[in-house]
Amino acid sequence: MGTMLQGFDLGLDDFEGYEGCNEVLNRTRPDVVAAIHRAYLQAGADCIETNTFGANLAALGEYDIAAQVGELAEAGARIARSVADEFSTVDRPKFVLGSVGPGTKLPTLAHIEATTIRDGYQTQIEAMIRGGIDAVQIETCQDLQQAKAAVIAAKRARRALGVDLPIFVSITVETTGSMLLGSETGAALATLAPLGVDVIGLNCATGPAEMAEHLRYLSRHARVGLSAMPNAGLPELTPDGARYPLQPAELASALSEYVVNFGLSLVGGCCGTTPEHIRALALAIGADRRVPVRRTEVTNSVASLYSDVALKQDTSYLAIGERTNANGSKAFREAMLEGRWDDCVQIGRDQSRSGAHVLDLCIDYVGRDGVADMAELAQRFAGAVTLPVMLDSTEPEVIEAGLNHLPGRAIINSVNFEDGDGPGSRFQRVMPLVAEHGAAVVALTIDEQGQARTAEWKVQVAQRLIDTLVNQWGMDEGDILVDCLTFPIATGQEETRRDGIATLEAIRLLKAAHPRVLTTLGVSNISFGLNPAARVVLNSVFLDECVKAGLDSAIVSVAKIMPVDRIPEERYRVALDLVYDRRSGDYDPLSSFLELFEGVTASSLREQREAELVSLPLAERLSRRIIDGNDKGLDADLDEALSDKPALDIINEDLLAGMKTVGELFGSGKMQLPFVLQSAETMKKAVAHLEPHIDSVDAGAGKGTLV
Ligand code: THG
Repeated sequence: MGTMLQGFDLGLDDFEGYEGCNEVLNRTRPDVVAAIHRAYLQAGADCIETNTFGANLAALGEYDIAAQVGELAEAGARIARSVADEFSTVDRPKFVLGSVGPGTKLPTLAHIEATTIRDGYQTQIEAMIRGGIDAVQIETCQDLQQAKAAVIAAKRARRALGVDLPIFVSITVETTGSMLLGSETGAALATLAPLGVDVIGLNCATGPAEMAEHLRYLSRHARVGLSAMPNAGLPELTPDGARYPLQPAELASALSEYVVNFGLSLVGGCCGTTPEHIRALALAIGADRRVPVRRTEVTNSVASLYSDVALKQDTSYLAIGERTNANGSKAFREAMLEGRWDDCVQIGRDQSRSGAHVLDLCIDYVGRDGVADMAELAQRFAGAVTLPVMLDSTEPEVIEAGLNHLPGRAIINSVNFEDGDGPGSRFQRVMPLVAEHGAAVVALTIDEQGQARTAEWKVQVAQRLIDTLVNQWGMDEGDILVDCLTFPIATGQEETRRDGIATLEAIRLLKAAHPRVLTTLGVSNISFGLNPAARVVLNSVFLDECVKAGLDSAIVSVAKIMPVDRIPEERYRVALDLVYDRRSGDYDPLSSFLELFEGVTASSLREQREAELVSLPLAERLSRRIIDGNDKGLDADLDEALSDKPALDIINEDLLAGMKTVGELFGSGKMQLPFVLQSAETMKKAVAHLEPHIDSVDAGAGKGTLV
């Protein structure tokens, strides 16, 4: 459209003085706009796009004519509709796509509120529907938050007017390989597909060549239809402005190849593509327009602005960082209360560095304005933290504030049946938000009778939650995380002793009945009341048992989860007895556990491990040091080993044996990244210490050839 308009000799009068505001032409020069549509239809296009790319709040706002969004959008739709109807035949209907461009303000960069542009898009889309469009084409998306706002607006417009028409969304991936704000294609897919769009694709920024890898990704992972509208190549700057180098035959051959290889449903052109390009394209893809069948691997994922994270991790549980919680962390709470927002963000980033996959964000605190706190923090987390967010709040308004400031796909924590699921219930207030934003959801096993304590009760509530979420709310099982609830088991009260067992059993039963439904737990609850060193051990042991029972994700302080292989044997055994309530005779694991940790601090835990280490034979000790990431006394051990064998053998036999175990523990999800990094650091130190003792080898027999 833009390229073609430049070919007409239009004066400032045609633009009513709003230089460059193409949408005004829908009112002043419908003849010019219609001529452009006609040229493309004559060239063989099946679909034309309305001249409404900038008919939105922000773009028209630049000219102070934001109030004309509806009028200009509707006029644009009417022009396209009438020209399309001229060309439509029964065999070959012609379609009008209502173009929705992003506008000039990006919500993720806090230029404007997402809800404000959302409402503006809704005005635009409703007007276009009245004007006769067949589908909504949301295009040139650079900011996922903006794209989400536009898709939500389209859904709202459909509902408001009681019509059903498809929603297409098209992102713009720069030559850098990501969207303007850094989003990977995977993040865009994970965010946009669950909103219920019908087609997802790429347009603008580059020619077809640069789009290939992104289209390949979508073709493998997207369940919905795919589209591509590249520019006519990368623009070359000439004295007369931008020149698009790709010739019609070149564009046509690339796109027709992609139709076959990537199973595209809709192809066309963006900047620099002329009717000649479309003519060549229509010829190249031929008359037989069956869309090739794709074999896709669809993953249930969540996303930050930057990247997507699968809810089901291959080798480990999905670790959800618990520290960004005003109730669960004193440091976070104080930072929030004092308005030290950067410190709040830093706690999130620290969780990320510790190996969390997702952050649980909870700002609920009595006496605070939760909506304002959540808006502030979600907006900051969106840009500054690369992990997806789990919004943890009992207040629907707080959850909504989070959703309206997060660009990716969030998890909502949580819904339950505490006050049933009838009108006015919390369930009924939260679920519309989950549905509108396409979020994943945590469902707690709580019903009108309270928190489910026995395995049977937990499973029965879980079943009811799943049925309701799937049948009444259209949720995919793979986007539901059931929380079977963790209770403190070390309170000494008889009735809490078997709570851990009930939770484990419920997870096992639930996973057997619904393998695709995911499970989660706030693991740290199990150890409330114990001292910090004891909590680390009990949390780690309980989590390990839960994962063995089938737990898919856990809300934890990631840095404080120990691989069970690093817990001293006796403590591990007693913790396990405590979890399984293995009392016998005069043995009570609870009192033994308390005794074991009396006066024990996190550092004395390390000392005990140290003592165990000393008793091992040298070679084993070296391996163990690598596994434990323990370099205290490492040099002395290495020197002792050197008196016995060459440095290279120490590395290859003893140290690498340790690294191999680390690799296995990591691969099976038993050791988290921060521990692996400690091990790697220790390995580095060991090698550095041994290096002077390694004979330098003849350069000719050196490193070989790298291919
Ligand atoms: N299920 C779901 N969501 C949840 C929970 C759950 N969200 C909140 C909570 N439970 C999980 N998060 C935490 C966070 C911190 C602690 C426990 C659970 C915790 N904090 C230390 C304490 O209270 O002693 C505070 C330490 C500090 O101040 O630094 O233990 O079960 N779906």
